Amino acid sequence: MNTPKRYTITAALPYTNGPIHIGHLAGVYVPADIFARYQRLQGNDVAYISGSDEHGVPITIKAKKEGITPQQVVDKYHQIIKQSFIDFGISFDNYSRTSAPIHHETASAFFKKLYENGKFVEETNQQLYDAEANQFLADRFVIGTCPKCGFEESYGDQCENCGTSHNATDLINPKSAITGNTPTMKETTHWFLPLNDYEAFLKEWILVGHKNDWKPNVYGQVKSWIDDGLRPRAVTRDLDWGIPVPVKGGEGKVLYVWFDAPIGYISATKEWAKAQGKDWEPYWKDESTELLHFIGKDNIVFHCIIFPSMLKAEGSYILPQNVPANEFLNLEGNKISTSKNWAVWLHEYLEDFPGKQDVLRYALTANAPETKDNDFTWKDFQARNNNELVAIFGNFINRVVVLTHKYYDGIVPEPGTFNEVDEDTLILLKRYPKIIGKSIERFRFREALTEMMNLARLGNKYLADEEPWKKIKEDPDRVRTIMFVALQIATGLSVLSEPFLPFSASKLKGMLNLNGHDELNWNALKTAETLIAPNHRINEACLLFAKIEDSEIQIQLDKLQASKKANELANQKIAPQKEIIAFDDFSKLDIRIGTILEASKIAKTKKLLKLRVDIGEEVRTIVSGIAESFSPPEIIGKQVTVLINLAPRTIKGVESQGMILMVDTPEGKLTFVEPERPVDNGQKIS
Ligand code: B3M
Ligand code: ZN
Repeated sequence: MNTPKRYTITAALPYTNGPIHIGHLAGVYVPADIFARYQRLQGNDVAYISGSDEHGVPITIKAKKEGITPQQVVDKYHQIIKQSFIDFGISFDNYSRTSAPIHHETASAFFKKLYENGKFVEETNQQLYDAEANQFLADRFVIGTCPKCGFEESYGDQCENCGTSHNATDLINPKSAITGNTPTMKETTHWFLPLNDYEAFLKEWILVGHKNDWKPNVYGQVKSWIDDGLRPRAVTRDLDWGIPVPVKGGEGKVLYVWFDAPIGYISATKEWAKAQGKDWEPYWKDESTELLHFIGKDNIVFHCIIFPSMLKAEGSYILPQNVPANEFLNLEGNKISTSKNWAVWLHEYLEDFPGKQDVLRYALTANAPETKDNDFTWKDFQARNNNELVAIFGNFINRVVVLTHKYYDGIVPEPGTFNEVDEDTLILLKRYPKIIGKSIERFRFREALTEMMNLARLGNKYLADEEPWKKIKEDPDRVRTIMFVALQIATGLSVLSEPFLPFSASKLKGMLNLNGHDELNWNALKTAETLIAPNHRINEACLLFAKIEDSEIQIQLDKLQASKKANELANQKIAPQKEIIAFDDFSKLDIRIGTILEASKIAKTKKLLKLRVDIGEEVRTIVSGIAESFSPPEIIGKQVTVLINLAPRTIKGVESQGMILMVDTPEGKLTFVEPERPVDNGQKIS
């Protein structure tokens, strides 16, 4: 038995300004969860930590937009995000939040210690200021051209295009995100962490020490920043939302969100340890602990340069052993975007695919953006489910469980002598924990998942080759051996699939009646001769995975199509004004209120309805192109606006004696212009 190793596994704290989507899961939380579950199954001591990042400008901006307080924003989304993580089986030991008192205390004390030990440089200089909003412009409050890559919408602290982190005053052509004004300059005092003083340490620690074990994308980014030369970074801000600066002169200022947020990992560990009656310190201060930060690529600079420099400055903490950052996940060929609603929101996914959390976990892992940006498509999601989870994994398990009931009333049979195929199969089974584990330890989760499925493939092939259903009559002894071997593979899968498919693994354990058999852990699988013993009774088969139909996928594609349309309409420039007309021209139009009395579709057309409209003195027949927006019964009795002196026109054989005025909506549908309250038919509009 190996001595257990201690792991502190952190997953980036999501900003609490909106719900989370598949990009979050794929980039950070699923890979970190696979890793944490795997280490627990190995018998290691794991603290898997995350929480809501509740400070920073994104929260303030959202609050301003919605006309509520920042506290209301974070209270709302903290609950939603936390629930999504629970729903998708993200097995945090603690999911905390940075508004928690323990975090305020921890971050404050951290700052104070650095301050007292002279680790900051205090500087008074000119910062960007929006006089109209009465506000200094830092971070996401200011947008301008990135001095490094020329991207025109870089934020004050970081460019989302090239990932460079900079000071707001570096931006070319800055504009206030609040008013759109060009900022003025105003004097203010801040505390800076002189990153340039940590260059030598960072070079030695990362560029020399982690050249070979960090992912090339992470190492490459870090190297280029260090090569460019590091500069002091302000760690305080003139804002009113955040953790107050706890030293003299700090009144009215708060800690920079990227100073407090990573300390959130430490606070969350403390909170958890306290609740468990444990000591938190070994998780952050014992050299034998492996500290790992799971993040997306836009967070690399903060986790590889700034936070380690803070930890180094503090002096009593360990440094991360690795920072396995992922690239980005796109959706159907486009960048995931909250503002454009181009996303698959986790809470919405669950409404459409209840109980199918593992399918999403599977598809996201199979397609994880580990080495380059990757694309999620609904067709791929469907294929992964139908051709892999259903056809391979589910099919194998179903055959094993159903046949065990059919032949032996659910009792695991006693095997006879193993032939060469049986022995080879059992030897292969014993190798899988190591094969899969190696890939997980190297943060190659796609590869690990493929290997886990290869074991299911092995089981499928074994049954297909051995054909117990053909031998049951003439050679029942042989079938007992075959089913015994197949049951060993199914049991192996119930453990080895757990990090990837926790809900299905637990169902499978239930079917095999192995709940509570804690001896069945990852390492036991490497050596144990028997995983599920003869005479053990298993339970009835239940469905692990079900086929996903084209129609279910079409609904998702339609949803995205609707987002696309709405965006196009929203982006459409408001139509330019037509040329000026004289009042006489306007007064030629005779526009009245009328009521629709009858409506029917015009045969062989998609868009046209034939209407009978009461316009006061008479009832007119009008042909209107509104059939795609309304069905005839729903508009009977509606009051509408009618241009009644338009020259009659025959359309599809029907004479149209006027025109109904309509409005285009952003969803691409039409809507009527109707009086606010019922009026007499024939009432004039002027
Ligand atoms: N909240 C950024 C993000 O959500 C930030 C991560 C903090 S990790 C300490 O991308
Ligand atoms: Zn840039």
